[in-house]
Amino acid sequence: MASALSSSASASSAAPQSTRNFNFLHRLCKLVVVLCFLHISVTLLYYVRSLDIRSAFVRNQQQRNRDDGDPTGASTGPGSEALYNGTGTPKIWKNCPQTSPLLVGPLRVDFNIEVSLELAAKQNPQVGPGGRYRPADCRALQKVAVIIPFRKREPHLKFWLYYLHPILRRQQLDYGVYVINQEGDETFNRAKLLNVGYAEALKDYDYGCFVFSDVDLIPMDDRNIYKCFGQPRHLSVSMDKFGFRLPYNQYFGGVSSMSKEQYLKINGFPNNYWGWGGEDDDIFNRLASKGMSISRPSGDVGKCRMIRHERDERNDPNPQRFNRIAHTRETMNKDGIRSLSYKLLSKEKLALYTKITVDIGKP
Ligand code: UDH
Ligand code: NGS
Repeated sequence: MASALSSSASASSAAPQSTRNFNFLHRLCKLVVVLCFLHISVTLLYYVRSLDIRSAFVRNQQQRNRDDGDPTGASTGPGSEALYNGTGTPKIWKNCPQTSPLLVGPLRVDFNIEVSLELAAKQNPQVGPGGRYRPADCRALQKVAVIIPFRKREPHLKFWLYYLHPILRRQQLDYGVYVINQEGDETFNRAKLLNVGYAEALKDYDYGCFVFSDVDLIPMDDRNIYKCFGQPRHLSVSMDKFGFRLPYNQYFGGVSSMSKEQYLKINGFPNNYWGWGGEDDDIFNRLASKGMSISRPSGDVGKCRMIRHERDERNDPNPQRFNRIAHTRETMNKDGIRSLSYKLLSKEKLALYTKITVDIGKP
């Protein structure tokens, strides 16, 4: 009887032990479930809050673009940007972002649609006299002078101003447009006009970056930023006339950009290429001889259209060009921005650009 009692007692003391173990495990599981639930709730809460912030940011951007008067989201109309005349200090409180939130990507460029200077001026009321602009609500990352060699290409200039101002504004640059007009009927000299543009723009403002653009080239994507990079930049990398590809690897014609430092390192551009061809190859040789390489946007972003035209008068192919580009290294230190001479005839601050008329002499 006693042994029966003791065995039943030991059985009853074994049962509570396993129950206790079970209870303990049960509570542990409950705790783990509660902790998981808490963790998921906190994660969800943060996710929902971040969604809120993102949509507020998008709403804010869309509002800003609507304020700028452009239904596509591009800033082409009147808005918060101040008319900038190159003087005074606007209330700028932060740097513009590395990538402008105003960019829209691929653009429609159509030369069959008539444009006029009046229309371009009306659509860019934020651009000040002389073609000066800077963003009103942030400090632009670069001060850019856009320089265009020019003679008797008024119809092309209209298109250029009509298309480029909205693009440059969306790129949030602090920029000025300089059209360097060669006076007279002597042979055309593109590179010398570009040197004049560099020198004259610097008399106006403390530009640190120079974009050199033919008047007949229009970018088809506003992500092709008209600014300077760590290396000299070639911007017109896929032109329609070349089937949207580079004609050759060393090609540096059309549109390019250089910082002041990069430009000075190569003594600017040659002054003695009269007539068509070779001056862009000479510039390439100068850069290569100073150990610089060419930076380029992708073929997609670098797409651009050229306005079709006939060969200009007084700009026939230069027969000396091949000989000259074969000797760039020997000539570049003597011939360039340091030896530039010209006669300034007039400087007009027009509605969308500064027109600089010069006598650059003859061959
Ligand atoms: N330019 C002028 N006026 C001229 C010559 C050239 O403004 O009389 C400027 C203009 O900015 C032009 C740039 O210099 O875009 C380069 O001129 P270019 O003649 O070297 O190059 P473009 O591509 O013409 O304009 C090349 C010859 C085209 C022959 C076409 C035959 N169908
Ligand atoms: C090369 C020229 C470049 C010119 C390029 C494209 O042959 O100056 O063609 O010309 N170099 C020489 O002649 C040495 S284009 O088709 O745009 O007229 O930029």
